[in-house]
Amino acid sequence: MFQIASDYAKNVDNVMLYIIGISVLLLFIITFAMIYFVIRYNRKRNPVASQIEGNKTIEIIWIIVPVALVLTMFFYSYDVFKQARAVPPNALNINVEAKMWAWKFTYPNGKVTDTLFIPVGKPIKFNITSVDVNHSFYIPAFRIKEDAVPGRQNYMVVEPKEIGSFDIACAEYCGLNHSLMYTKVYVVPQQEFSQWMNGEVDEGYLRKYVAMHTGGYKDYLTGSYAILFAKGCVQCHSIDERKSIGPSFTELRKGKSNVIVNGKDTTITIDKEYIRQSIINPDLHIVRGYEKIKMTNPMNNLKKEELEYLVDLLYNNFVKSKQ
Ligand SMILES: [Cu+2]
Repeated sequence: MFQIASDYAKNVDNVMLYIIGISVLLLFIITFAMIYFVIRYNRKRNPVASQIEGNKTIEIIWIIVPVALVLTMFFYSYDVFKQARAVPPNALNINVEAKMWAWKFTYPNGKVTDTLFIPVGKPIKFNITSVDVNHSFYIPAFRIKEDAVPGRQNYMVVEPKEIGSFDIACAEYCGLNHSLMYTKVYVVPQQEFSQWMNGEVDEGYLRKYVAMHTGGYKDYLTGSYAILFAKGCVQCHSIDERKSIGPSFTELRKGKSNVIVNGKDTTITIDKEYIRQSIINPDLHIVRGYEKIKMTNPMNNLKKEELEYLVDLLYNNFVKSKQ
């Protein structure tokens, strides 16, 4: 349910479970005691209230036990938190700069990106700051959240243990487009990361690598969507919500498409013919919000029966199912 992309994340979850466990236990004990007292000491059974002056034993118990419990919570979480503050000597330093409303990542060799790329199995030290107002660097899958404050450098250490892509959000209200201040972190193998650092491969390669090797897409490689990969469709059209060079296939679910035909805005109902025409002649309808780009003619590597297979696949899985 929740992504756990580092050992630290698992430890943080355990701390949470520990605290929730104690809280739930106390909730039951207190609720039970209240109900018991209401019944045991009601007016019918005790017409005359008795005055209790004090009881040293239970006073000591109700001071010592909660203090001890809270202290175990404190030291347990402190012990875990230290893991995100200890900087191993081989840590890779990445500077994180927040600004309204985007993230900027600078790598040791001077490379700059707006999407984060990090190698798996290596400790990463994020040096976090802001150029304008307060933001907060939040990666739920790593369970880290650290304020990005102008004129100050905060840090967090992470050791990702899983290849994949995870959300990065801003967790400090920072103005009009705060809710759009999202980006992604791509965790890639060390070798691919070095190749990218050395300029041998580009960002697109890393994104594709992750897509091909992780959950979301893995099943599709052999499933019915395999043809979308085999024919290269997914290089520009994602099969999840992601916006890419072209519209995501999921947009077909809307059943209607706002398109530009010969420079004029119009709305078209999506049917098989629309899908077929969009493959045969991609320039005919340009979905509003997308650039007209030179798409390699898909018919170059599609046989007639493959075209019909694709039309059916897209129609049945996106337009018809709507889910
Ligand atoms: Cu922000």
